[in-house]
Amino acid sequence: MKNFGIYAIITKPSILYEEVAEVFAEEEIKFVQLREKHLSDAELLNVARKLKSMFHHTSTKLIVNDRVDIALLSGADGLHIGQEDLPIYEVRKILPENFMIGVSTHNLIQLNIALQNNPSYVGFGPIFPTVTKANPDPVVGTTWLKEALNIATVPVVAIGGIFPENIDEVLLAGAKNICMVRYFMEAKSKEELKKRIQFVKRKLNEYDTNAVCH
Ligand code: 3NM
Repeated sequence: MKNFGIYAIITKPSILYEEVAEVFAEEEIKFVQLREKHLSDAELLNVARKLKSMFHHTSTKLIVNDRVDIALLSGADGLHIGQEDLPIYEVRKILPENFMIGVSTHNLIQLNIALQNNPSYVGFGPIFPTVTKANPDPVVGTTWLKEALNIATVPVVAIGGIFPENIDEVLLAGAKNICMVRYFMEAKSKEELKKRIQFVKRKLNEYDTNAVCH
């Protein structure tokens, strides 16, 4: 899979799910992960279905975090699994062949193990301290990120504590795929979210002349 630039995660957005989804689709964000831990199963499925229907006929693909059942029932395009979720070789047994599977990794050992299972992409982080995730793993920093980028045979999504103040450091390390959860989820209006996305796109383009961000 080619690099994809912005990887978005929807988690407790400051505006409506529909509004966030509308902006992500308009901005042609390629991958949007739904990551909600506070919703009931029924609510989560409803949100996932809503997002999927909004992404219909757009270039945006829906990835569901953790939940293989919700991913399948909602007709999502992919599943994202963490280190404590069902392993990739198990979920693959119940997912359609072309279903995307992403794996969170937090050090080079986990990265190497994940790569042996041929994921669609991997997450690597937290690059910087984060409060978005409960019990985050130790910060990896951009030195380990560079190592991860050297090793990886699939796209690496840099995640954790990335904001405008430190995005240059992440891009200088060579990251081509970036996830900024709070920076997007704290946007208080569709317009503000759009501006934030456009800022990140400009940054990606600045560091990579081959980037396909519009
Ligand atoms: N996964 P923010 S860090 C969902 O290390 C998630 O794999 C991480 O949120 C990992 O951009 C993280 O607000 C949260 O810091 C990132």
